[in-house]
Amino acid sequence: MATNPAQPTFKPLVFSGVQPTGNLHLGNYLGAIVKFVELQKSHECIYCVVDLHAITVWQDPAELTRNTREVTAAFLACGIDPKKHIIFNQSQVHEHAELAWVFNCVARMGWLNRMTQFKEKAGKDRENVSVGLFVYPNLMAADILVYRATHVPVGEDQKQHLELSRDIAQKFNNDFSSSIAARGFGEAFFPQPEPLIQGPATRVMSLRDGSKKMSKSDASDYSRINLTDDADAIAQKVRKAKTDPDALPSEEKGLTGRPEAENLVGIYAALDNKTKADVLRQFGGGQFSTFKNALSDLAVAKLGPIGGEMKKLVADTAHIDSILAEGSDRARAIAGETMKTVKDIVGFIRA
Ligand code: AQP
Repeated sequence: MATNPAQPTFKPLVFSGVQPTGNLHLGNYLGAIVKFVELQKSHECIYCVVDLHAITVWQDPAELTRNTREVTAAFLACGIDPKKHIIFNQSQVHEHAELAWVFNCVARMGWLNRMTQFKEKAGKDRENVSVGLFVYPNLMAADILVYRATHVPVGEDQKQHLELSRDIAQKFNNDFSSSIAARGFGEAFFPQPEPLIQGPATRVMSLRDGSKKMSKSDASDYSRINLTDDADAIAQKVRKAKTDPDALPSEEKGLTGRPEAENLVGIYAALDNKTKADVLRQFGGGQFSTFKNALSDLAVAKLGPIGGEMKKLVADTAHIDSILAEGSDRARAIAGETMKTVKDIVGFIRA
C-alpha cells in the first residue's frame, strides 16, 4: 500500500462504510467488501453501516432496521472479524453528526455544487431533495476523519467524495493552523485520507446496461446480482446479462467500446483474483455462452456460501445487535477523543 510521505505521523487506520439501503450487490462486494476483508490482515480497520447516510433519501423505518442488520451480516459472512476490528452502525456514535456540522461550516458551497453523485441522484428534482443529500459528502468526511483514518477502500464512484474529504481536512488544518500547532499537533490535526480503489472491478456495471453502474436502487433486479441471490437466480441473471454478438477478444484492447463484455470479464477477473488479461487468455476467441456458464459457476461458488451465511446471521437479531453495540462503544471511545480536541481547536468551551 502506498504511504504518503507528507503525513508520516498518522497511524495507518482503515475506515469505510456501506449504506443500509437494501439489495447489497456484487458491486458493493467487489468494489468494497472484498477489500475490507483483505485489509484486515494488515491494518486496523473500522467498518461502518452508514445509516445516517441512508436517510438522505426516505427509508421505511422497519426496512432500515432490517437492512442495517443485513449489511452487518454481510460484513460478518464475508469474514470481517468483529473482535479484532470494529463493526458498528453510524447513528450509535453521535460524534459523526457533530463533526459533520463543523465540516458543514468548513466546506464551501462551490465544492459541493460540483459533486456528480448529487447531480445524478437529484436529477431534475433538485429543489425537492433533502438538504442531507446535498451535504452527504461532508458527513462522509466526518465519518473518516473522526477516526483520523488514513486509508479508505471504496468503489470508483466514491473517488470524488474522497477528494472532497481531503480538501475538507486540508482546509480545517489551514483555517485552524495556529490553534492546531498550539495544541502540539504540528501542521495537521487531520490526515489526508487516501482512497484505495484498485483491481479489475472498481466500477461494476449494470448487467442490463454497460453504461450504468450496478446499483441497489435500479428498478430491474436483473441489473444486479444480490449477495442473497440463490444459485438459480445468479445463473439466470448471468445468462440474461446483455452482451454483443461478437466473440470474446483474446487481448484487453479488444474490449474497447464493448462495455458489457468488459464488465463481465472484469467481474470474472475480480471473483477469481485474476487480471482481465488472464481471463481473456483463458476465454478469448470463445463464445459468450461458454464464458457465461463459467462465470455463473464461479459466481455461485463464491457468493453462494456468503448468501447462505447471511441468511443464518440475520435470523439472530440479538447477536447482530450486540456486535453493533459493542463496536459502537469501541468506535465512540476513539471518536469522542477526536471531538474533544476538535472542540478545543475550534474554541468551544467544554466541561
Ligand atoms: N457498482 C459498483 N461497483 C463497484 N463498487 C461499488 N460500490 C457501490 N456500487 C458499486 C461501492 O460499494 C460501497 C458501498 O456503497 P454504498 O452502499 O455506500 O452506496 P452507493 O455507492 O450509493 O451504492 P449503490 O448500490 O449504488 O446505491 P444507490 O442505488 O442508492 O446509488 C462504496 O465503497 C461504493 O463505492
